[in-house]
Amino acid sequence: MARSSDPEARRRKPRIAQGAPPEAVAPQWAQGGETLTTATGVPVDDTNNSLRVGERGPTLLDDFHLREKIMHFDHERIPERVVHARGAGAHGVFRLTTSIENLTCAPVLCDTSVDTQVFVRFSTVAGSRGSADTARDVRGFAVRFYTTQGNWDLVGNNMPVFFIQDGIKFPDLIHAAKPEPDREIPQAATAHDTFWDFVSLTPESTHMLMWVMSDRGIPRSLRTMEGFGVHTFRLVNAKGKTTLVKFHWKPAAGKASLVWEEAQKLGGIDPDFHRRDLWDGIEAGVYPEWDLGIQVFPDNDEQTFKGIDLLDPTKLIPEELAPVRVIGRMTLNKNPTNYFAETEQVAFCTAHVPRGIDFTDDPLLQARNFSYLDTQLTRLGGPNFDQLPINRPHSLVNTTQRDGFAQQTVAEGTTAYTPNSLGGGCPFPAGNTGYVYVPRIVTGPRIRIRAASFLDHYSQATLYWESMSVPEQDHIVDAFSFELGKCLSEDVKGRMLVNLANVSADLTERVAASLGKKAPRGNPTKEVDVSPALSLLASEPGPVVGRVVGVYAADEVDGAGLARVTTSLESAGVHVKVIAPHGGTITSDDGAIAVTKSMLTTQSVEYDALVVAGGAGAAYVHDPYVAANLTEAYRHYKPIAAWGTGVQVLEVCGISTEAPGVVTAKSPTRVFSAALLEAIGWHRYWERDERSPER
Ligand code: HDE
Repeated sequence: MARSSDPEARRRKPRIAQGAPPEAVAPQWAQGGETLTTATGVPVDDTNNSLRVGERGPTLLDDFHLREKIMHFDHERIPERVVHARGAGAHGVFRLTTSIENLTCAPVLCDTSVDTQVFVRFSTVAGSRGSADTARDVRGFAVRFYTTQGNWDLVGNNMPVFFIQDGIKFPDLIHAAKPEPDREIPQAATAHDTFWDFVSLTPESTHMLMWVMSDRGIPRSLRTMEGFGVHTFRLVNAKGKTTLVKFHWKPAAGKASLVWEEAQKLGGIDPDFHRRDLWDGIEAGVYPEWDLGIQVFPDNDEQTFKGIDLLDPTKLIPEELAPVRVIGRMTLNKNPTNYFAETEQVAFCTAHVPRGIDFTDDPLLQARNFSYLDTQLTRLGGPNFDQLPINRPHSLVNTTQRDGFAQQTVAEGTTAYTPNSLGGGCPFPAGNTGYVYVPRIVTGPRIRIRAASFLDHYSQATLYWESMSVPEQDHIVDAFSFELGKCLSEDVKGRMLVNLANVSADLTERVAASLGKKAPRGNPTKEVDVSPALSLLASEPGPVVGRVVGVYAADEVDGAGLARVTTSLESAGVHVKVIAPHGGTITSDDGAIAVTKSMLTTQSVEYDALVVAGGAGAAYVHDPYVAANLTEAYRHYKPIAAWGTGVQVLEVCGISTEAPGVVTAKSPTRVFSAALLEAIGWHRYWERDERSPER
């Protein structure tokens, strides 16, 4: 807009068009209409042939459309995140069900009548953008709440603790975990020397290693993961009273994980397994949901709870000591429109907090508050990344910041400074209604030192180990044996065993035996009180929503029976996929049935349960491919079902119809479907493993 010579107009309050939600301000050049144009809006006659001399002559520099098209393509990539590069995102809504205004003045946690829009990005940590979803790793669980008081980013993980206690160690941790720098191997895997070298010399990582080596490191689905804010945060209420809290996300779909062999195979068969599951679930209207919960602790001088240091991010507070109070529910109900614009360009920052939510002195959190802002300068190319559609707050933005690379705002007025008189004094600081830091007295010498209360590195690793069920302990032994077994350095393996010896003698002996080494002796904490909440093992059938069942069917399948089973499963939120020898349709007594996948294009690891349909069963009796998939699903402890002639297929494969989790019937009655649903609710039948006789 031209600068006005009218002094009154120049005194107007500056207006910045950033407050509206993304849809309202989507630029018109973002692909609309029917005519192809250049970036400057010139309609293009032909985008398939470059301008050249004659039919077969040289290309001309005159071709500005060619030059612009290629120039833009050459610069399509931006640096991927240094960690958490591989991610999947979704939009949704957060509904507060219980106000905690006694604890905080943050409206998002006080006003139950307001629905808050959210954007969530799940991620793995170590792999590059193109790596496989099912790698053994921690998962990022980053939630942005677009609150009325500005963005609140709760940038958490699917594990409640972390590898290190001080942010200054983060570059060391990540350099050790990433592919080794000379040959850039391995991709998205910690099973190599440099990682185990670092952690074996960093005993504070031991508790987190127990989590990553457990089933938590290979979730079944993003929707079956718990989420944790990890750090302790400080809430402030309207009267200035403070309380310490830890944030938790509890999955409505229950907690479930893969088995390691399955995760490895999926890395090849479907590297997008988690991303696809999230996308498909939302498209099908089977929305992933989580309850937001808080653990509440008094803000005492020590900032400890029952002797546990609340500032130490390698420690958790067992839920049995401080129950998680559910205060709201998050529903993910919309897939991104454009991966790059939303999931890639979203810039979370732990320092994005609305009033009522403050930080603690956790040294990891303090370093993060610097890092997340800083990293965006390189990743998103300058200081205006907050103006990208996915990053724009849905509340009013009114800053005196101006200019910089990729400035989107056409700011009016002349007074980008305070105090001013020419702009009527605007914008004014908000005073007490703005973000007010809790006044706290902080004293002490300037030193580099680790607090004495941070020095117990093993007792909670022991707590975790002792809280696991028998199959979960087996999996932890297997994971350590696999990862250390891949290391080349005998010193590294030996040193790691010395650390594990301080967690559990049993664990150490079993891992040592697998490595062919002698188990060292340590000094594990005796008599820990176990925390059942840490175990994933179900004590009753859990939710089945979002699970996927593959049904082997072929021409002449019992179509009416298949329709009945499908209806029962789908009405419980289960996705049913028909697998047949060929694509297209198969014949049945009930008409043609659409095939979801041909046998060639899918494998057992993509399903939570496999079923062999009646009628068509006979077609499969001697099919080695089907046999391989059924026996693999059995070996992965999954429910298996069959009716009618389908039962013969199981028998030929050597799968006992008496075995746990095997559901059979002459015909697909309601009882059959109910038994199948219950079996899916159990998720795995660990008692099939001879090492784990008890569930
Ligand atoms: Fe991060 N982390 N982190 N981190 N982190 C990033 O920020 C960092 C830590 C987490 O989906 C980066 O925008 C430091 C703990 C998630 O976009 C970077 C330290 C936890 C995501 C960064 C930590 C996390 C990140 C990379 C030690 C769990 C993905 C790009 C002080 C509570 C967010 C970016 C997304 C991303 C730094 C430790 C979770 C470099 C320095 C602990 C979920 O800024």
